[in-house]
Amino acid sequence: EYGMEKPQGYNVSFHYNPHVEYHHFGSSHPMKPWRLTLTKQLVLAYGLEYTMDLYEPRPASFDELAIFHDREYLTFLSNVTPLNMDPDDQSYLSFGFGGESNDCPVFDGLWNYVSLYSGASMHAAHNLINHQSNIAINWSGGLHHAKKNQASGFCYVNDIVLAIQHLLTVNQRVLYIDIDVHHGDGVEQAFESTDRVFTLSYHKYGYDKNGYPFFPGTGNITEMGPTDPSNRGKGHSLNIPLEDGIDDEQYKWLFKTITGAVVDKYQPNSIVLQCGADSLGGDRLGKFNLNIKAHGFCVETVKNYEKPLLLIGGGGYTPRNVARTWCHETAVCVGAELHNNLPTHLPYIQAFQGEENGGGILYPDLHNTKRHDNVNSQAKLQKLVTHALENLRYMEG
Ligand code: ZLS
Ligand code: CA
Ligand code: ZN
Repeated sequence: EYGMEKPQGYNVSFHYNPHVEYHHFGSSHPMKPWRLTLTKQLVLAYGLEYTMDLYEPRPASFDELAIFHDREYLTFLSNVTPLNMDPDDQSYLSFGFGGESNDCPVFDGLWNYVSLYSGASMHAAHNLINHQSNIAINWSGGLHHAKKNQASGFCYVNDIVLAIQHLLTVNQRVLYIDIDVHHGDGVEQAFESTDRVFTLSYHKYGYDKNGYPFFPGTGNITEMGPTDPSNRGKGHSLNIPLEDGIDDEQYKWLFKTITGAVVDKYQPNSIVLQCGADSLGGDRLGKFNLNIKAHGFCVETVKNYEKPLLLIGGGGYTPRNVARTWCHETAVCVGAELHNNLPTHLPYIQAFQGEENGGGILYPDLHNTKRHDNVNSQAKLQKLVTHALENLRYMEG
C-alpha cells in the first residue's frame, strides 16, 4: 500500500519508552511531551512499525548519566521535587533552575523523564555500535542545551552528548548535525576540545526589535570552537546563523552544500542528526518557514551518505506538525512513501483536522501561516556559504 520495500539487511530501529508521554513541564510551558504521543500514533496508523525493529529501552541509570554530568548536579536532579525545592537555594540557581525565565521548571517525575529519554538515545547508539541498525531513531531525545552541571533551555540532561560518548568507544570520528532552530550549544561545548567530534548547527541567530538575542545567543559564523592551535578541537565546530523566514529552497541548498562539504572533508564514521522540528513554518517559538518535506530533505540527504545514523528529536512547539514531520522522517528512513490523506482510524485525528490544524492531511502547506517575512537574501546566503567553506580550512593545523 505504501510502497515500502525493506532492502535486504538494512535495519531501522525505533527506540521509544511510552512513559515519557506522561510527563508535563506545566500547562503554560511550550514543551509538550504529548507531541510524542501524536508522533507515535501517526507512525502506527501508517503501519510503519512493521518496517522497523521496535525497542522499549529501560531508563538510564545515575552512573550512566554521570559519564557526562557532574554527580552533584545529578544528585540534585534526582532529589528535587515541586514540594521540596527551595527557590532561594544557591545550588538551585546555579544548576539552571528558577531565575526569571523558568525555562527549566521542577516538575513531578523530572528524574524519571530525563532517565527515559536519555536511556533511549543510549540504547539507539548501542544498536549502531553492534551493527544491529543502520539507522536508529529516538524522537524523545535531542536535548542539546544541557550542560554537564546545568539545565538550560528546556534541557536537563544531554542525551546527545551521552550517545556520542558511547559512539566514540568504537568510532574514531562522529559528525553531529543540528537542524533545530536553536543553536546546539551544549553539544558543541561538551566536545570543544576534541577533534573526534565535529559539530555543525543551523539556527536562527540575531536580536529582536527590543535588543534581546534569540536563545541561546551563541552560534555566529565566526564561532568555530577554540582558536588556540594547540587545542585539538580547533576548527571542529561550524555554525550557520540564519535570519527569520528562511524558505525551503534556500534551506535545502544551504544544507546540501555545507553538510556535503563537511562530510567530504571530515570523513565521519557515524553521524548523529538532531531533527528539532521548531524550524518548521508555524512553530510557536521558531522563526523559520520550512515545510515538512524540506525538513525531511535533510534526513534524506544524510541517509544517502550511508554512514551509521542516529536520528534524534529536539524542539518543536506546534505538536501536530512535530508529529507530521517525525512520522514523515521515519518513513524516509525506511524508504516508504505515505499517503497525504491521514489514515481514518488514526486516534486523535481531530488534532490534525480543520483548516487551522492542517486540514486532515499529512503535508499541509506551512507557508500558509506566513508568520515571518523572509529576510534572508540570496546574496547574504551566498556569502555565508563562502564563509562556511572557508572555515573548514581551520580544521587542520
Ligand atoms: O532548542 O529565551 C529564553 C530566555 C528568556 C526569554 C523567555 N522568558 C520567558 C525568560 C527569559 C531568555 N529562553 C528560550 C529557551 C528556548 C529553548 C529551546 C529548546 C530547544 O528547542 C531544544 C529542546 C525560550 N523561548 C521561549 C521560552 N523560552 C518560553 C516561552 C513561554 C514560557 C512559559 C513557560 C516558561 C515561562 C512561561 C516559558 C518559556
Ligand atoms: Ca540548530
Ligand atoms: Zn529549539
